[in-house]
Amino acid sequence: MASYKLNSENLSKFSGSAAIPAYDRSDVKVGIVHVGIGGFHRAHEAYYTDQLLHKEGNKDWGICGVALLDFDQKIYQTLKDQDGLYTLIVKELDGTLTKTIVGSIVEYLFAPENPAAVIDKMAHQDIKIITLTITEGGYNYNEATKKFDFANPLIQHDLENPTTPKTIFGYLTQALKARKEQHLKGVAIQSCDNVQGNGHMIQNMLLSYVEKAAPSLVEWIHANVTFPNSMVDRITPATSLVDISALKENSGIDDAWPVVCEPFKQWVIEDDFAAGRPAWENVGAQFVADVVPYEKMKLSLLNAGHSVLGILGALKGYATIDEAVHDPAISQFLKLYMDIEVTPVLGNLEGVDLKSYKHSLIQRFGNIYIKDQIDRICSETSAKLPIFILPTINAQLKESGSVKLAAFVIAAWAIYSLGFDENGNPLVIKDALAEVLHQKAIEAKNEPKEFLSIESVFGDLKKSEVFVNAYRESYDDILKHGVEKCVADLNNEILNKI
Ligand code: CS2
Repeated sequence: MASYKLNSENLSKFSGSAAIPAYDRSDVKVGIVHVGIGGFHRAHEAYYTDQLLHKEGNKDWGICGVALLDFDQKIYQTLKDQDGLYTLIVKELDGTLTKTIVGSIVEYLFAPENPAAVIDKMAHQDIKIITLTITEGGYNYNEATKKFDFANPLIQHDLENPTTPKTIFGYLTQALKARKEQHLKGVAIQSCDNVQGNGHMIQNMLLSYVEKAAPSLVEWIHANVTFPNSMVDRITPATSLVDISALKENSGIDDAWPVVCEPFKQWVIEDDFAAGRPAWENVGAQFVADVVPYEKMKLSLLNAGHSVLGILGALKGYATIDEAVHDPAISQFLKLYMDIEVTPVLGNLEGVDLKSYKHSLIQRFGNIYIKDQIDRICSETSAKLPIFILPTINAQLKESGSVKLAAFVIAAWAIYSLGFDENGNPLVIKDALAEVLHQKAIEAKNEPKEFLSIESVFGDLKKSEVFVNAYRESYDDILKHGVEKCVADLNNEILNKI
């Protein structure tokens, strides 16, 4: 079919193939600056905000999307070429595709090209909320010291060049300084990353930086800035070339970077916004007093579940999460991990039907149309495991509970980090710590414990004899017999005990 470039001018041409903004985008005011305009933001906050613009007359909450890193130039350029428009393709469980052209991103900035414009925007009086998806690693938190990592060269750069920063900490500091100087009222800084207590995390990390970079700002931040915690959820795989060409051929929408995602979405937010907020609850978000239990549940079941499937699946040579979860032994392993090691340490989750939550996760992972890449799941594992799995291990160790399954996953990760799957095919390891992981994985062949000595990932886990023994046993077993047999044996051993 004939196709047209996605942009404002052509928008009405797509009304037969996708839902299009029914509101006039030209008078949407920007009230939110969002940093990190990757797939997840566009499947989640930007979509909720678009739905709200449809529903309500209130046009104060458009989004200015900021691409922070050099690497983000392509998405910035794409949004610029498409007037901020993009297609969200929801892949339903029965294979149906539901398409929406999302219009809530009405401005976009590329920070490396124009840092001052980003600082000015964040400091503008109309901006009431600065939201972030900067990834787990973006918080610059060191698991070993439990502190902000001042040794990071980019942080050193920002301290020395405050007006041309590179990190979120440098940007926020300059913007807040300007807000203070202009006597502007407060602003909320809201993390939308998979980090436990994500609001507390950005607050603590930012304050650590500000104490050094601009100490006189600390008090003003305490008085004027809020940091609501939030739990975010929607599985959003990387967009494939097939998604792009199918959209063009079947729907006539020539979109250089659509986003694909699952139908499920969830956003649980603490209602703590210094300068007001959109009524996101009118489009399905939940506002609660304490988001911590929801976050804990999601991070230690969904995200950890992903890592379990990703690491074991990668070693077996699977490419996607649905392949891994449809492997009966691996999915049995995951269910046991969730029931035996995670559930007992989740604490009180009043009102949550945990059994059906876990069941729904297996279903969501199994959506065969999503084709979520194991590559994506295993990327940056060194920043993910301290958040997704380590708290479960530490809590279990404290209660003298089971850590066998978690230890198995860590042992599998050590072997994964050698860079080959069990069929001898190379694994591409995308991780800020890739070199260290690889080096430690090699050393682990002589002494498995070496892998656990990466303190920025594992903290002092290597000091736990119980954990190290379970890990070492699994490590030797996997190398000797392979994942398939070991997973099956471990499942049987555990099932026989319960
Ligand atoms: C994934 C998440 O990055 C990961 O390892 O677990 O991106 C996950 O898909 C989202 O958090 C789902 O909400």
